[in-house]
Amino acid sequence: MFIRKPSDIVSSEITSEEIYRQRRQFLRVGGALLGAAALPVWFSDDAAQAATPAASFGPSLGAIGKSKYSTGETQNSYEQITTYNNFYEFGIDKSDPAANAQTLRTRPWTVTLEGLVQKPRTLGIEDVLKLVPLEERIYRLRCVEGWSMVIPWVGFSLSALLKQVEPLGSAKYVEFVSQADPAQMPGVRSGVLDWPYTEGLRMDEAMHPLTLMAVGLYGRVLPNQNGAPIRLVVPWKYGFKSAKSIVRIRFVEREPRTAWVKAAPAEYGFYSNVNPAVDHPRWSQAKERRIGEFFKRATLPFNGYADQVAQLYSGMDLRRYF
Ligand SMILES: Nc1nc2c(c(=O)[nH]1)N[C@H]1C(S)=C(S)[C@@H](COP(=O)(O)O)O[C@H]1N2
Ligand SMILES: [Mo]
Repeated sequence: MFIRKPSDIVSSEITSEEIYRQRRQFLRVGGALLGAAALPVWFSDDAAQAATPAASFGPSLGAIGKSKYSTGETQNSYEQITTYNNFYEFGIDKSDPAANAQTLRTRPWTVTLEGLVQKPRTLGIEDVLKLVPLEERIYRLRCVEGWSMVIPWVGFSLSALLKQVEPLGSAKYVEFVSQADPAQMPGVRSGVLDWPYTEGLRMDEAMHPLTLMAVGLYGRVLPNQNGAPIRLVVPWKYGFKSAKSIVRIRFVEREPRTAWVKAAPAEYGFYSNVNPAVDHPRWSQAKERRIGEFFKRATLPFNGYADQVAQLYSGMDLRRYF
């Protein structure tokens, strides 16, 4: 697993000196403490990669502005971000999406905006990309399973897309629907979730400037395994709220029942704000392991975005609305 592979050359183009050194260091530390063979798959991106071919480094998205919302924390590598994924439409193992998602056709692609709006529309992905200038947003992503990454997304605030169709006052929530084509997505032929994958946000959450539609990462077109051609990113919520490969956005009056709420209502709630004080019924949420690091770190309320979003939930009992 320490052998230099061709894919390392690709990642070294974009992996900063610092990440590279850190990675070597954790491999040494981990090797000394555990013995290299004992490293579990979540610990070493090399292990995940050994099982799957690395993602090809996609086309550049051109000049991209920086965002004031970016974290300055060390970014995870392109390899880590593109080989350790949850995308159940392509299998349930972390290495499955990178191995299987090449069958997803991302062109032509349309996103339909419908429901309680003045002007329902179906937009081609090319038109969506031209709505507003793209920018880079470096966000933390905290998975409900207890791991996290720092990802340099490329995208734009969801609000820019939602405003296109002039939502009615009666629209209180937004529902997101992912692509679910059994011909392209082997996982959809299984019963692991009630397909299509659906998610939802309250209107004020959806319109919040931090809520991102991502179309790329590391300055490149989004790889299929990360939810190409367009996916949601809600950085203060657990990763599963960030629906991938979105084809439909519905404006509705009532709180939508999401795929994970349907699958396990005692474990996953509609809000799913990152909250170290409210444990998952089967494990603590107090700490997280940043992929590539050895020691766990404390999980922050709202994943560290409390200053920007905590007021959205003032007066709400976050134990009840988990
Ligand atoms: N359609 C769809 N979207 C999804 C998922 C999925 O299985 N299907 N997994 C979610 C989970 S659990 C996480 S943590 C993030 C992972 O995004 P990433 O692979 O880009 O890191 O995607 C989310 N979006
Ligand atoms: Mo997740």
